[in-house]
Amino acid sequence: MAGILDKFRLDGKVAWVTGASYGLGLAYAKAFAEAGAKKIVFNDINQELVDRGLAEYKKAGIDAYGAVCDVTNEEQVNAFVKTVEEKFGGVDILVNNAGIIKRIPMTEMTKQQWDQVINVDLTGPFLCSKAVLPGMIAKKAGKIINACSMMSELGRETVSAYAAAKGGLKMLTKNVCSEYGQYNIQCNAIGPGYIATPQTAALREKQADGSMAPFDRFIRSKTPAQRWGETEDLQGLAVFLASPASDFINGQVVYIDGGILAYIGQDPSQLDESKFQEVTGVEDVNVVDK
Ligand code: NAP
Ligand code: GCO
Repeated sequence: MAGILDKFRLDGKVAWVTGASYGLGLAYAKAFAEAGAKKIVFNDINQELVDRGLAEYKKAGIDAYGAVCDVTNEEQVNAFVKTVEEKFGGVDILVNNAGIIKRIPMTEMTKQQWDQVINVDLTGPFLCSKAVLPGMIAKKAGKIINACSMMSELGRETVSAYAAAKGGLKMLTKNVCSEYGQYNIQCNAIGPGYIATPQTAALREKQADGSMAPFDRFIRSKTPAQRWGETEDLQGLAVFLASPASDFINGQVVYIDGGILAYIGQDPSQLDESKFQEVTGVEDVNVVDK
């Protein structure tokens, strides 16, 4: 007799996490493997990162498949999916995780910079989802999980392209749900708060005098738990949305933000640093505002 925890298992499933050489993507993929996924497949933007990811998965005892694939390149995306279909029987779970951010005042942002962010963060998920949907329709089953953000709901200075992309990704999530839910395909999104990864390392860099970065203090004042999230905090939600336990959830963005969206925040100057739960350092690989 299967128990309730069996509903959270991914046995027999092939999971594709885009941009999963490190950061949140790597954390999601490791959790999927622990939950029983038959195969972890991932892509990244260059061979060096793919090799780095393969080494990480091997260290974790995971026999992953990785290849270079730029999610903005439809030909590369379709070739990647074709290879996964031929080698492993197709994609059962897709996490559109790959993403970039450019922190530039909108009036100073070039069209090329805007296009780059929109292409990776919104067009990429469109292309990858479009590539895997036919196989999911044929199987009458599939899970697509998009990487939304606080910026799917809120704006802030310097992240206009990123917020526009993540807002659009929220609506793409709802549209895939609407158009393909009839085939037992669920498309939901994870909406992380501020998580300690290379993408946000620049926001936590200590000041010259060794004091806390103003943005670090700001985010802690906006978060009831007064800490940054860590990649491990998001693994349970990722497994849940990838598993049969969420088969009747569709078109939702599940925010996992430590309470930021529920809380007006407190005066950053009043924060008692002695109470902070330290966030583990993040290896600043590729810490570049892309
Ligand atoms: P990250 O550390 O910057 O990792 C992103 C990954 O995507 C990197 O491996 C990156 O490779 C890859 N990538 C970038 N462009 C790509 C492309 N065109 N094709 C294939 N791969 C590409 O980001 P993260 O913090 O783990 O975040 C992962 C996702 O969650 C992103 O979509 C991000 O927007 C979202 N998110 C993050 C946070 C947070 O606080 N960290 C919060 C909310 C949402 P490169 O190193 O070459 O760029
Ligand atoms: C920023 C951060 C955020 C986080 C995340 C919040 O510059 O404000 O990079 O965008 O990455 O998206 O949910």
